[in-house]
Amino acid sequence: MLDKVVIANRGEIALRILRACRELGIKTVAVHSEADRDLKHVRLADESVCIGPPPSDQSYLNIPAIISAAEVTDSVAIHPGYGFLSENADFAERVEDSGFIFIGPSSESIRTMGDKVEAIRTMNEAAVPCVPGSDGPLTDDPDTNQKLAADIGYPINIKAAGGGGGRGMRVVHSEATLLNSIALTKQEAGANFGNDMVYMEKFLETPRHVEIQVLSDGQGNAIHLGERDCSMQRRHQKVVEEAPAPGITPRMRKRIGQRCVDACIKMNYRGAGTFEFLFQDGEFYFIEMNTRVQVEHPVTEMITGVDIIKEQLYIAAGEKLRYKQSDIDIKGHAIECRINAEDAKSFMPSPGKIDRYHAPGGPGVRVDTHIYGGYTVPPYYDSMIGKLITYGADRDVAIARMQGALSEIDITGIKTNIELHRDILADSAFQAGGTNIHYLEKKLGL
Ligand code: MV4
Repeated sequence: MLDKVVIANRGEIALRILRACRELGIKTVAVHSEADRDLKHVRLADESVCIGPPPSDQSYLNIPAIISAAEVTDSVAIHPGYGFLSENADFAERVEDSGFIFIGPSSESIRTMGDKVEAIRTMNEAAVPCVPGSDGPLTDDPDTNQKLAADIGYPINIKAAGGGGGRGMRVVHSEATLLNSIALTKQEAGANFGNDMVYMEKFLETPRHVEIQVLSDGQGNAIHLGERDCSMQRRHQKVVEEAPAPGITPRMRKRIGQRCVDACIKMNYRGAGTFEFLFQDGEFYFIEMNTRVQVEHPVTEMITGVDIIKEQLYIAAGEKLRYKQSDIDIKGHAIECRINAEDAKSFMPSPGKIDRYHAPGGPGVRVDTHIYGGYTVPPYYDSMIGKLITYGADRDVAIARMQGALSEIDITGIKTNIELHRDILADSAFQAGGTNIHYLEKKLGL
């Protein structure tokens, strides 16, 4: 097993990684900014190193500072968590060139999936179903582009190869605005991502966001852990996630899961990963692959019993995958509510001191959070302060337990979005299951 790991992140995920390391007897090094000395995982880590001032670009994104911390502490590996440097191929490369293990895929895999045109090309080759669209980047030829769009059928989407996660895309409803939209998207992509390559897809109007979790050891073995539904979102920020996705049958899961597994083996993928799909009219359409652990990984852990962070550590240590697909049994239902320090109505961040925190509990209730009474939420980072996860034998039980947990949880001193979660859980369309990606924004009147 790994001897000592640098946790290159903060907040709940840093604490989650610390706990997984502790279970496996791995020593931990917390690297933190000057604003984060009071983080729970910094207190619990075997060692801690301050890597810079509060702003992320000077601390959690400071590559030399993080690698130096690994060197001075004699660590063997670096876990990037999610966000920050987790999908930065240059970081992964520099970590490995410095003699450390990057707990994640090869820099080459990260780079491939970071280029959405390359990602889709890879998936097409591996027979993962993709959105009908251009076979690669668009050329400058107007006639070709008009013909392509007419063949696909309007509405179409122009997306930047360097985009993703909702950045760098434009919907086109008719030929009248096509060429102008391509030019505009190209221009913005060049300015924002330093890469003006764009591609075209059929625009799906009412899809759900359903993603498949995979684990792959880079030694020819891969499994999927079923899907999650992340459709309940606002402005590309997920609010509630669940697993399994309502209405996905075991047959559909097995089929799409196997395609993802085949793709992992074909590209020799190493680590945890997520294949993002749009799901509409009973069909899956690949859009992007995430090469990190995701915020919502707990719902998958609850329905499979697999500890995804521990498996990341085993894979990084060079072990063969400890599970076969036949070991994986999807059982029960899990829901996650992301708790943010923000105004429930305006969504404005609300940092500050938490004067009281009472955690919910009871059967099937899991709380992944770093907060405690007296903790001050700093203003410099993402406003997510924790995740409330409930599990039950079926979706109705998971919902009932979430409603109970949301009524018990008590955070004072800062504003939170807990009231929004109470509204969503009481919503009849949510309770029915299977709402699409536009549902929450429409409900909120956006
Ligand atoms: C799409 C789409 C409809 N059709 N692509 C937005 C984020 C990025 N991951 C991909 N996104 C979308 N791509 C086609 N061809 C609609 C979205 C989309 C979306 C996707 C997933 C979750 C939330 C979303 C919110 C708005 C738009």
